[in-house]
Amino acid sequence: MRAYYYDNTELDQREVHDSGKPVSVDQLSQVGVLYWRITGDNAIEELDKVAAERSYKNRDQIVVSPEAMGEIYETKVKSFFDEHLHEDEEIRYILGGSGFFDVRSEGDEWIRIAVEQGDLLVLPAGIYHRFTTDSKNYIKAMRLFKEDPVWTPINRPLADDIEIRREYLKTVSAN
Ligand code: KMT
Ligand code: NI
Repeated sequence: MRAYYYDNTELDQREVHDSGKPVSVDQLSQVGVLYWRITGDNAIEELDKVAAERSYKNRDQIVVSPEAMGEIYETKVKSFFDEHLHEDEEIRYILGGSGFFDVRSEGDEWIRIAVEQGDLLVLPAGIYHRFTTDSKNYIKAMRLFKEDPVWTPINRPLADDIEIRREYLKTVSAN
């Protein structure tokens, strides 16, 4: 995992977009984003432990690539990149490939989080974010859920007034 401020150029979303301003794991935690690196022979057991501690009861797997998705791939990649939030945490364990999660900073700038195999990332409920594959066009991820799998995106600005957004903003301003 490597995090940095997004450079806001008009290049394709799948380019690196590194502004040269790094963001630390500590800074990520200030906006409620949690990160673990889980690799090696016992990776899945360790993941199971974190999942049990945090009551992640369900999981599935997704492959985002032209091979796996066929002709809807480009449309999917565009829609993952629409700024949105969820009423639950977004929990992703990267099983292979790589990609970018962008999250909004406290000052409403984009922070880009480059993930690869072994990264476990938790985005808090209510944070505005988006996802894209990188120029390799392949990522395989496990999606974990506290309850039934739901990942309904609520786009900005529609989500500005919902309860979970207000609750989230309170947790950030308390830091
Ligand atoms: C999301 O929420 O945008 C996704 O699940 C994308 C695929 S997970 C790497
Ligand atoms: Ni999302």
